[in-house]
Amino acid sequence: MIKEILSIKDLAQDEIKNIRDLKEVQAVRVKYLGKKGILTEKIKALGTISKEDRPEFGRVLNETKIYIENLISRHEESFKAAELDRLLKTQRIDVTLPGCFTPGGHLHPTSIVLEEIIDVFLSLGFRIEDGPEVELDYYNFEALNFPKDHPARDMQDTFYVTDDVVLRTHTSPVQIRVMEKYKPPLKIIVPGKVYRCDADVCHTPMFQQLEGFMVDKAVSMADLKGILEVFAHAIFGPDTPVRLRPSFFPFTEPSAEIDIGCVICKGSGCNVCKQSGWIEILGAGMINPRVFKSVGYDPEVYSGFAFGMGIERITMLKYGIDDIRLFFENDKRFLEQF
Ligand code: 2NL
Repeated sequence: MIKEILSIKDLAQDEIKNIRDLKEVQAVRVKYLGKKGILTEKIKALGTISKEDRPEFGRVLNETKIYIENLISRHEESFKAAELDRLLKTQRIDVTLPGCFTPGGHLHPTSIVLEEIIDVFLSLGFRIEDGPEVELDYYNFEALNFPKDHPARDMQDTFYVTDDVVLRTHTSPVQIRVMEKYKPPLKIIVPGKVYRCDADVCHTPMFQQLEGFMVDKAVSMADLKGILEVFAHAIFGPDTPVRLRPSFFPFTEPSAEIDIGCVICKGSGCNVCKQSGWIEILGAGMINPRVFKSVGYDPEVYSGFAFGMGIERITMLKYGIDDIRLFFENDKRFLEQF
């Protein structure tokens, strides 16, 4: 019996010597020491050995088991070390290689400029308000002193939902709603999308506008000029010339167009400014007393100025963009420049 165990030991030793990889290590371990392994079966059979022989048999069996176990483990360690060595040599990481860069997105150019404009007015004490884009005819036209037969109410440049409901053509209806809700003094800006039935190099059916107004006792044209000059200098640079030119809007009286010295030719005359040296950036004026009456403000007590600008237009002037449609095409070659 002892002889039999010693021959198992010899056999195992031979096999372990010839092991070539980790897989074979595992196979040999199972073969001798596994649940149904050759040596394990012998240990299980210990009970069938006579009492006298059992201690000696058990001792040899145990020593052999430990011996084989150690031998296998030593082989396993050396194979593991060799494998690690191989991996370290073949899978070397070059930490000096450039990393994988995932390009991040950024704001749309009109959003960049809108945020800049908003920051200017917030710094001057204005608050932001917003309101519905689908608007009652009353708020979009009637309350703003557009007579029923005014050309701006023409079906051609307004999207009608029903006879009384339109897509707002400017953000002014929000100002009317604000004035109905609050008493002066008020300093409000209203950024938002507006809609007109119009499409060419300078016009899209939807564009973004920012309107603003200030109402209090004794607000004058000088306030309008001061605030809008600060705005123009903040957006186009402190040395930009600014001028007011008489104009007309149904909701302001008097009305003015605010021009800046042409950003392209610096005033010497070019195609963009049509050789005038000036470019219009926004419309403004003193709020028409009729507008005050429609919101229940006494025009004898209160006065105010209002203004409105197209965000796409300001962005085009600021960056020298000549086609408004570029903003809507989502061509990354264009957008990545901002
Ligand atoms: C333009 C001109 C303007 C206003 C908008 C306004 C609003 C109320 C009362 C009076 Cl509630 N005025 N807004 C005033 C003057 C001009 O916009 O060219 N916008 C793109």
